[in-house]
Amino acid sequence: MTFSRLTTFLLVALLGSNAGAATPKPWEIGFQSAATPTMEGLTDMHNLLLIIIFVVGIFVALLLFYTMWRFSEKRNPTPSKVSHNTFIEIVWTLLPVLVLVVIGVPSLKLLFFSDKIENADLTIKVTGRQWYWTYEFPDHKIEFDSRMILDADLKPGQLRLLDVDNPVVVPVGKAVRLLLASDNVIHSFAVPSFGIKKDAVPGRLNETWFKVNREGTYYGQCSELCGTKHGFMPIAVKVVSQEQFDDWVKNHKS
Ligand SMILES: [Cu+2]
Repeated sequence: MTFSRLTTFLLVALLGSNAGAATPKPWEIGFQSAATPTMEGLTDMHNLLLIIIFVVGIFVALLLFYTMWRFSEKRNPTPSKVSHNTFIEIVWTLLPVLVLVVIGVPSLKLLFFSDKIENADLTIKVTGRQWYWTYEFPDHKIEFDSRMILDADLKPGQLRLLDVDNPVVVPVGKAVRLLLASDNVIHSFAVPSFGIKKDAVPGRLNETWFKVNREGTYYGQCSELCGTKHGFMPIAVKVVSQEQFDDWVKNHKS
């Protein structure tokens, strides 16, 4: 276990994580609060790993210090000539395998869960461009570009580098399939509180999905170095009730 991980663990225990926050605030630590089942799974996975790595780290450190003390030249002047011990070799092979199985089983389950969805309620195609996103709702015949609001045009309450002119709107509690493509270079569509980060690659279609439990605005950013304005193509997702979504669809139909 690294020192920074240990510090994170202790600080989260002392201060709590930034649960409930849509955006970062000073002195917060840990993940953004989970808004989808995928992110809940990722947070649980992270916590499980933190405990395992903590226990393994402490165990190895104690063993190391005990060995240094007990078998120092002073306390153990004539060293043992034993070079093999079948029992202990089986133990130190099986124990790590067991730890890896404990990590691997929930990890793979989560990987398959977050990968694709069979029956989505809504499909959105997202295309990464230099340097903004285009959203298409093929079922609703809607297509629009979404660009970051420049510092000079920010209205009170809008977030610098995160708010956009046309946020993507989705209904709450519905499974949304995302199809990701790119126009030019590789981008990456990432929304931390949804637990999604998927590359948008020219010439291929990637897929992921999310289902948001509660209404609100969620933010993400392009997470693949894609050019000079890589840091200026944020993602804003407004999660609203089904009625509000239907209204939005009506207003956007061309
Ligand atoms: Cu990009």
